[in-house]
Amino acid sequence: MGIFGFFSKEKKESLDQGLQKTSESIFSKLSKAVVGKSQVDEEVLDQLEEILITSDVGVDTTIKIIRRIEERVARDKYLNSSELDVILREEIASLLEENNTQDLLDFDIPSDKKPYVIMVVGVNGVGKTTTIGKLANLFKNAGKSVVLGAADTFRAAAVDQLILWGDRVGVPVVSHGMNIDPASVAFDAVKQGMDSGADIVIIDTAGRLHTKVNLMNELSKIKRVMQKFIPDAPHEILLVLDGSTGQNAFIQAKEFTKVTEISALAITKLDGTAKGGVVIGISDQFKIPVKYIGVGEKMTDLQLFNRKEFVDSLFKKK
Ligand SMILES: Nc1nc2c(ncn2[C@@H]2O[C@H](COP(=O)(O)OP(=O)(O)OP(=O)(O)O)[C@@H](O)[C@H]2O)c(=O)[nH]1
Ligand SMILES: [Mg+2]
Repeated sequence: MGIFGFFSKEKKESLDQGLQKTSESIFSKLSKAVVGKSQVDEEVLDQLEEILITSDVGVDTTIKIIRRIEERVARDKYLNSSELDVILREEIASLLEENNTQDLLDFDIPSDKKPYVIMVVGVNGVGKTTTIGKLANLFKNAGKSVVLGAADTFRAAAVDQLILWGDRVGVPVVSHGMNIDPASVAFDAVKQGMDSGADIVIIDTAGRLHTKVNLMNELSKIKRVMQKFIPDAPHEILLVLDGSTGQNAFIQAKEFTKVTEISALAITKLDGTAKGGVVIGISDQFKIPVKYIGVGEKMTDLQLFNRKEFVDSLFKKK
């Protein structure tokens, strides 16, 4: 068994709870769509398309899903509309399974990468610092030693927030306060990680750089200084997206992939939205794996993303 363990009952409950708003919204819309209908016809499919779009699945992925269901209607001739939720679940699950990114059943950190350096990026307020705190907790519980680097030096509160998470989780935080060159903080955090024999170093970065060029320069500089110690660092660039912002999350994913090599995605705040369909769209549209999902504000509310569990939970009848 790997470091995050199996999909426990608690995790499942927290996922069910986190997706409740989206799930309820989809079910209530689905049941309205089939009122007075005994079979899945054009009209039901039109409504279904609208349901998916309004759940922020995104146009391209919605079209793919509708096509699949149309093919099924053509094949089976008669599809009972009361089964629409089951059909939808099956088609979404198989669509996501066709994507070439693999689910992580576990987060096995390569033993030859020590410390394993994760740089966390994303725009203002998406949940970077919170996700770092939750990640540190996951790793620590799995017996890994973690160092955090407070390289979001634009405001004092950002540094304090990371220090607070460090205290709560019980992991060291390297910080030099605000208005310090972020790259120098990242450098020191990686150095401390190396000196102390830590397994993982996680670097927080600022999301409020005004232009793409600034952002690109800033991130390149942070990478460059880390590479003085560890030539292949950062081993992971994790882009955090706020799931409740729907289409904006898609746009941010597109923008960030243009300026830096994003290797993993985390989608947060799914508990606060009825538009959790965004995870399906992003997972389908980007070649980068969705690795984590945030389903609440608590330290334990971060999960490894698993497509099957996600779809099962979304379509679970309450
Ligand atoms: N409900 C819920 N809230 C979340 C989740 N993840 C983060 N938040 C909240 O989102 C808010 C912003 O989170 P931060 O971690 O400060 O975001 P950030 O990206 O570091 O923001 P900046 O440092 O300002 O760029 C906080 O109030 C968090 O508690 C989540 O999965 N669910
Ligand atoms: Mg922050």
